Amino acid sequence: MTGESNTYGELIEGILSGDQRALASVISKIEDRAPGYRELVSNLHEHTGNADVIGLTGAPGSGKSTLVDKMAEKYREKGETVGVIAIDPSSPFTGGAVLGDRIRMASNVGDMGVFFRSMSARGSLGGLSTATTDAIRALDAFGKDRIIVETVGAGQNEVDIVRAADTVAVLVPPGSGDAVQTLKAGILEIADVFVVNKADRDGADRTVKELREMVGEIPDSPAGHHGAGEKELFADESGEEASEEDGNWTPPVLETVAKTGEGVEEFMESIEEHSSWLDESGEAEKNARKRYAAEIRTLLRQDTADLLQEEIERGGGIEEHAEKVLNKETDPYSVVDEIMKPVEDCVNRKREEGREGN
Ligand SMILES: Nc1nc2c(ncn2[C@@H]2O[C@H](COP(=O)(O)OP(=O)(O)O)[C@@H](O)[C@H]2O)c(=O)[nH]1
Ligand SMILES: [Mg+2]
Repeated sequence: MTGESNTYGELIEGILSGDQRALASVISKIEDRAPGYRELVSNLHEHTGNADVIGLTGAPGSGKSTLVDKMAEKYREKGETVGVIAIDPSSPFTGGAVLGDRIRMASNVGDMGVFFRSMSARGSLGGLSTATTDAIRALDAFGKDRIIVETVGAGQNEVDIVRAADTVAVLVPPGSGDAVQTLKAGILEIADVFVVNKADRDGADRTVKELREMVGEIPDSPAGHHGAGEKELFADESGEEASEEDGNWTPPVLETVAKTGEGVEEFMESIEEHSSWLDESGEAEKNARKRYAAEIRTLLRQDTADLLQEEIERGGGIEEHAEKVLNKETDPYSVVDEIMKPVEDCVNRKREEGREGN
């Protein structure tokens, strides 16, 4: 125990004193959910809050990595330090895709001011957004000025991941007339800036125009409204509130050619404008509060699920229960009651003890 906490103490010290190896080691522990990583992340929290977190999402091949590379280069020119987290939810192991990303990032390799890291879904269900949030914390505590999170914009998981960012940019490829129509409502809802990358290609102007038209419709977006069950403990309320508060910020639509760097400065300026708007409007603080609430809910859900999973295993596994339900020996509700009973009993006992102690 003592030895372990010493190690973690050293890692924290390493991060705070700018040791890249400590940073890499901490992010690995976060990614692997290594024993004690929670304590580590807990201790990082008080040192965070200074970084600007930028989320970059869009379909595979839309040019995210190329754009990130250019941004990192330009931030470095301005004397700012950069941390990049590239999320690849599809690959459980570090493989070709990651290597590809590393090659694309070649222009910044060797620059100690840029820390690049790929992360993938290794841990349990829904763990990637938690791990990303924790990795952002490590980079923030380390003192990175800018943290860029690159993630493929597809499902809810990716939406959850980019929610950790202060400013979310959505890349939309030009040309295909359907591109704008097929943008998922969830993605639209989180976009603070739209980027039509590959503006050197045909159809970019039309895509920009379509996006601008759509942005005008966003204040009434149905995506922000949710059903009645939303106030439950684990429900994510952020979407509902966002649709009202975001009324003051209309996402700009920009064009870039990431390959040449054209338009990248302007894109960075619009990130800056959004960041200022967040601070001045008080949204930054509101968003942070919402994010922490969501994070607490997620952690509770994960811990509860883990605890219940142990109970299920103790009872012979979920298949055992399913078999009994199939044979009409029991029913799903009774099974759940049975599994929950010891947990509830324990909670009730603790509450009683607490009352007696007062
Ligand atoms: N023509 C053109 N190609 C680009 C541009 N930006 C990126 N690409 C190319 O598009 C491909 C995919 O880019 P990449 O950054 O890996 O996309 P990601 O999957 O979104 O990270 C690569 O071959 C890039 O060289 C651009 O602005 N114009
Ligand atoms: Mg990429």
